[in-house]
Amino acid sequence: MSTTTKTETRYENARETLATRGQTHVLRWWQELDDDRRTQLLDDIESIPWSLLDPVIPTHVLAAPKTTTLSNLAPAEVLPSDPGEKLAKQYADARELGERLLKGGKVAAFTVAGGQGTRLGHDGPKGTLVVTPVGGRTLFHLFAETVQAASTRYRCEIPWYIMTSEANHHDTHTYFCEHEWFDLSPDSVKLFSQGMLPAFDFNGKLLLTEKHRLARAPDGHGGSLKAMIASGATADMRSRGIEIISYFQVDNPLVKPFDPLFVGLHAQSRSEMSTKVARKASDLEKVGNLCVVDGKTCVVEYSDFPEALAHEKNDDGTRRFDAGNLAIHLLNVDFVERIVGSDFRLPFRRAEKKVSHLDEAGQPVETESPNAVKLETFVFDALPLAEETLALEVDRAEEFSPVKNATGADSLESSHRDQIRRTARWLQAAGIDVPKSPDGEPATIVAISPTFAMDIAEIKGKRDQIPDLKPGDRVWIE
Ligand code: UD2
Repeated sequence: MSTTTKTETRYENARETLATRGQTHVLRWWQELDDDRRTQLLDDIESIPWSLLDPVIPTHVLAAPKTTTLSNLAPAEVLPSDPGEKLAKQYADARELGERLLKGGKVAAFTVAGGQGTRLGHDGPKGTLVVTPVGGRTLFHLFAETVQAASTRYRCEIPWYIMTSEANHHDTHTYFCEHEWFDLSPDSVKLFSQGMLPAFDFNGKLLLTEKHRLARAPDGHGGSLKAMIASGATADMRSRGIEIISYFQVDNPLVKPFDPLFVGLHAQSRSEMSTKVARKASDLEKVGNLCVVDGKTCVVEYSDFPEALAHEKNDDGTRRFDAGNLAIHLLNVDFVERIVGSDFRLPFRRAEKKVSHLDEAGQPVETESPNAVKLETFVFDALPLAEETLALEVDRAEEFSPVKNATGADSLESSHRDQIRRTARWLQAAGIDVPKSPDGEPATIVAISPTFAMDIAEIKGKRDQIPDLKPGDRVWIE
């Protein structure tokens, strides 16, 4: 078939698909488009998963979905961060098992980095943001050093999978090439793109950003499950003998992706999907709440969580719903392969966003207020699909300080503070003096590369390599 006939056939098919849904307006400028633009527009149209979207357009696009009544909502069972006497043996065994699995090359790292990072205002993929308070490490560089350090510690090459999206895949790939994969073997760092979904106006109509481009957005981190299968990432994991995927978000420099205790507890309990939680900083903190609904573990996003429940207290005055989702999970490769079948779908969530687009005359329209609906799925909605789950409470100061906003909470400033505090705690616990300011904060700007030490025990073994820390110094220990 000639290229022209092929394009004509594709056009006819696309027109038919669109016509049954009242969406042919997106072909309005077809006659003006050159061949490349026609192909691009057809690619965009053909990428729309109508079988998934048709059922939810009336419920999630034309209307806001009704919040489900969370009648049987109860707090989820969570293993404590401190095992006490009762769990000491179980935790020690789990740590040993976790180390065995890590040494046996059963665990892969997986970063979701396909988000658009609009809140932060950083120009470029979020992973390219310089995140350490000293040492100039970007998020990707820091994670690369963590992967390298863990590979050295466990004497096996740990593969690292990174999910990007159409908007940042090219830049992310170029960034890694330019930095020579941060000394990791390029074969062990796998980048793949997640799916995209079209944006709709409030009347359910597709929007165009250009005469040949639909307005589209990444399909949410829930899209990672399908993308892992579609990209061949899970097949690659299988060929390497990987059984457990250590999932984390690109925004958290304190994350510990290779935690033997978490891996061991996950395996010990035959969990298919596990999650780390921290006690919430306040009743209404903007993190998902780990709960049980009708006997199934799930995360109820803060925006859906009934306020009265968020304020509920136990008899001893502690918060009843206190398990905040840190978006740090372990998933079995088996589990991902099991659930991502042909009829796999996670519930769609509706987000109202500002989307620049073309009006009927082809003129660009910028908007001051939300004018469009984007649909997303969330990875934690896979929790109820797991036969077994496990939740482990961790100390937030040790493992969680994401960079999401330009200022205030969860900003670069708050993350710098938390990174310095954690380093100072580790150094002090290893017997190294860290000068303090009158307000009790570390007076030295100090941080440690994971390749130098990933924990207090490693620092203890290298005390003689650490310089004297003086107030006002900026020290990167590597
Ligand atoms: C997420 C959780 C929240 C809490 C918090 C902890 C959701 C909906 N909420 O909130 O419960 O645990 O994190 O930090 O997840 N991403 C993609 N593709 C996408 C969308 C996002 O890869 O299509 C990545 C993104 O690059 C980032 C992560 O997912 O690494 C989180 O995305 P977010 O910043 O939109 O989630 P947030 O902070 O609202």
